[in-house]
Amino acid sequence: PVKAAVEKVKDAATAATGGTAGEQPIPGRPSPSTPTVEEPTTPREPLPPKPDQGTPATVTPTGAPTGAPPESKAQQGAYLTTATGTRLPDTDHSLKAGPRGPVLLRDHHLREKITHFDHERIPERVVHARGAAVHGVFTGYGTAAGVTKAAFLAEGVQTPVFVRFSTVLGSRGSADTVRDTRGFATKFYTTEGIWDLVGNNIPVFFIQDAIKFPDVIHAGKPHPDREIPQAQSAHDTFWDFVGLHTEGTFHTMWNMSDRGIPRSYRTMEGFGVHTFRLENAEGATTLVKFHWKPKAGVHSLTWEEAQITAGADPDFHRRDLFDAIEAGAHPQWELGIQTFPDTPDQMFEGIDLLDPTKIVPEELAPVQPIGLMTLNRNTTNYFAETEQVAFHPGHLVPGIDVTDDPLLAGRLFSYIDTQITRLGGPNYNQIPINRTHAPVNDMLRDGLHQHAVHGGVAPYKPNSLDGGCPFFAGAAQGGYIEVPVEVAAAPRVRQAPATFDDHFSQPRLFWASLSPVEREHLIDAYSFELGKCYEQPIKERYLKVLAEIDPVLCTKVAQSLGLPAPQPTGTPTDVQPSPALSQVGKVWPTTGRIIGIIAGPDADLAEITATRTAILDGDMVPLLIAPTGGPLGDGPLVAQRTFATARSIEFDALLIAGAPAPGDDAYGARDAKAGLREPTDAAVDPRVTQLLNEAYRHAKAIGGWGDATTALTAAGIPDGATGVITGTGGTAVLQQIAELLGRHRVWERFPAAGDLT
Ligand code: HDD
Repeated sequence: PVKAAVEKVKDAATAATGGTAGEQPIPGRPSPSTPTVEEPTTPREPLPPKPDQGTPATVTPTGAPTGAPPESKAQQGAYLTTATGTRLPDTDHSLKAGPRGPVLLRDHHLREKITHFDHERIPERVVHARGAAVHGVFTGYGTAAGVTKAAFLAEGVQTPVFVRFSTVLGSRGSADTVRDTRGFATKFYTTEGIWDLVGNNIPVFFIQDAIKFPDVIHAGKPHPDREIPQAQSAHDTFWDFVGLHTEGTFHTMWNMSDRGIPRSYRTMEGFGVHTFRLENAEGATTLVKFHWKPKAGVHSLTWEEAQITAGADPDFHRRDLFDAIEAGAHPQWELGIQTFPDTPDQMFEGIDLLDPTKIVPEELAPVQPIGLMTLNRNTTNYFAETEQVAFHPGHLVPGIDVTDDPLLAGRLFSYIDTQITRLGGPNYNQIPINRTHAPVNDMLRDGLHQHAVHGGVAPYKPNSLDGGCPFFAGAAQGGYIEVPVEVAAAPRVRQAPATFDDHFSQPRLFWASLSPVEREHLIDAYSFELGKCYEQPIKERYLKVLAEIDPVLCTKVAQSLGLPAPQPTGTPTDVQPSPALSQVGKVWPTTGRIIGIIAGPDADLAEITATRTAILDGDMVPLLIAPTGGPLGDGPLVAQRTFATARSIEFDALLIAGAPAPGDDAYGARDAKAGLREPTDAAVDPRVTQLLNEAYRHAKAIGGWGDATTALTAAGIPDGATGVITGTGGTAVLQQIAELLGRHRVWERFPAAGDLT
């Protein structure tokens, strides 16, 4: 009877559609007389594989070509197939005994599809889970030739790079703008192998020895009982740890400063943190610290902006990076080095170069540029590239060596180990994004997910069966030879050197180097974070730490917590400020800054057009904000943001091209008409008022022409307020706005916090 029923359905289908028996209508539902969509659509020519998509070529140990596997054919062909290439006629229906019958166990396509899906997620990174990555190119200046033989640093040499930015504490789906350290990891695909510079946007670290890494991360991660808070350090376990573990004081202070909430990945500095050892062609060595200097300047959000953004646009940094690259505004950083003589004590001006909780102020050792990185290509597939990229500080090339920094030593173990869990086996370097662009001839064999079909019979050395291959590379053949540094004969101990004991002089130096407004932000951040702790002794203990840094800092935070300010244990030594540490008081380039133009329905479109052109000519980005989407007037201007979607956080400055009154679409207007709320008698759309009010509060430059003052007045912004420019036309106003933008914010607008010196 089942067979008969199926035959009946088939007949009915053929009769109804004139089509094939494969198109079975659902009984009771009328069949379309003509199919609306044709499947498959015209087969699309598959994209050719990218150069780095190929399987690593294998060579015999003697160097002769083997039956190397052909180029990867992943995702080729016009038709949908199984994972093994069998073409499929349907992927929307399970195989059933009749349209309403039970699903059959024999459905191999169903099983393959669901099983693969069940295993789509891999463990997220234990730290730095939330990240965004892009491709780019690095060009050497040749200025490092005196200190390193690394080939990619030679003048004009171009090296592909892949950079992953990240937060540290949050899960993979957490918000971008939380207060946290940012990861800044760069993979250089050099001709001599891969070099990974796995750094952060903060030049120091919480701990001096890698053995403490699980402790600091356990303390920073959400509480183990109820898993809150997400992506935050504002909780008891974090402050408990850093209050008891004062070597973390300096890093904690950077996190509490504006550096903990960057405006954009594009406006962050990057640091290699540790001291590395470079070796030149003559074998001479130099100790260095690596720095990334953003061409767009070093800028941060305000804390309120960061909080609003975490809700309004959790992908803010990721979007900003991708949009900039899409728009052709390719972010750039100069790589620089601070150099120090490689003396046996590895000290410089009294600073222990092996202590990763210390900086060397740039005034003592200037950062010398050695190359330029341009990020110019977004990823094609987030999982394949950003998620599967595996960095490792031990990926080194000739000319760059590590030092005995005990934090770095532990990292050299940790990164390989973590990839084995995360990426499911030891062959993660064969994943396309991790593949070196240099020829590979290793003797690593087998393991899960082995992609190479290795030739030869003797993956061991010495051998005679494969002709003794592969051969060793000496210095002349570009072999990686560790610098033969003397290792001091010393007792085996679990101890740090006495030079690691000073935990407070550099926090003091940092405080001394910040401008009043930056100090105020620091006080606010400590007050917020400690204010979020439940345990009184934790707050009291941390105030003792702050007392060691500065009495004003300690007193202000104590006042906010409603606790007495403790006294320092000794007399603090004098410190020399390092102006390079402050982000305020400098003039930065305005390239890539985003200017919102608020355009009401009656705005002068010709003036907006001229202003937009002037913004673009200045290498800045104009975004038109209008009551609704669609063209303004008869076009060609088109709204890019609407009053419903725009939030002040996105813009570095705002221009008002007309004060828009509340229209039908204004917040509440429809509700008012429907009798759901009181009608608004506002002169200006309340969403514009909020936009301006926030921009003003966050010390952004605001300009306008025409009836802009109506909007400013509605937002409570006094006429002639600092950093508010009104005029008769957009282009004239823009000039002054661009000047203000060079300083990033109208710093004077932050309310004076009293004497913070
Ligand atoms: Fe780490 C990831 C940076 C100390 C163990 N680390 C990771 C990433 C960055 C850093 C940027 C993300 C890489 C990516 O985007 O995939 N880590 C640092 C810096 C440190 C540091 C600048 C100190 C100067 N890290 C550190 C220590 C340990 C680790 C001391 C362990 C002993 N880090 C890891 C890890 C991660 C990692 C668990 C997680 C995912 C990964 O490695 O690939 O192995």
